[in-house]
Amino acid sequence: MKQAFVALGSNLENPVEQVQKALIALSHLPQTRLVKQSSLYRTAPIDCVDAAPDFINAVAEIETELSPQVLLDTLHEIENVAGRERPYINAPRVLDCDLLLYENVVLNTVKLTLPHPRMHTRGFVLLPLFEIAPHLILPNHGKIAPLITPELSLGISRFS
Ligand code: PH2
Ligand code: MG
Ligand code: MG
Repeated sequence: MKQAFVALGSNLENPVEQVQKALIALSHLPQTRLVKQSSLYRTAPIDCVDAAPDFINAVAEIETELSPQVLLDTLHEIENVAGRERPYINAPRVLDCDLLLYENVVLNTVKLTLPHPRMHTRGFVLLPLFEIAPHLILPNHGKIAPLITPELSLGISRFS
């Protein structure tokens, strides 16, 4: 089994429920086991249009036999089932499922970049990830703990 981390986010149509349902969907994926899930976090929108609603974010650790590409397609399928639409970049969404890390794979293809290219700059990813994997080492940015600065933690509160 391969270790992977997935980030979940929602800021439309009952975000708490959307993220909880996505965690259940992850636990039901074929050849996959949900190992850990973080708390839910309420987070202020980053790089979104002005009036974007707050997000609920969480991170899950899974073990899987699916390849990174198949796992990515499967995550997109979970988004689609939730009713995800993509009217413009960073538009409010019912569900975003991002593949953050897959083992220590470093990959740069048209469809998939690993580690996720912006994960090391985003508090809404790093805080829940640190909660479930405090000793994690990112293949390209080293230990997780020093990446979490006070500035990155602004606008983020543990929700449940
Ligand atoms: N996702 C984005 C852009 N901005 N901000 C927050 N707080 N949470 C997110 O999940 C998020 C975001 C792009 O996917
Ligand atoms: Mg995203
Ligand atoms: Mg995404």
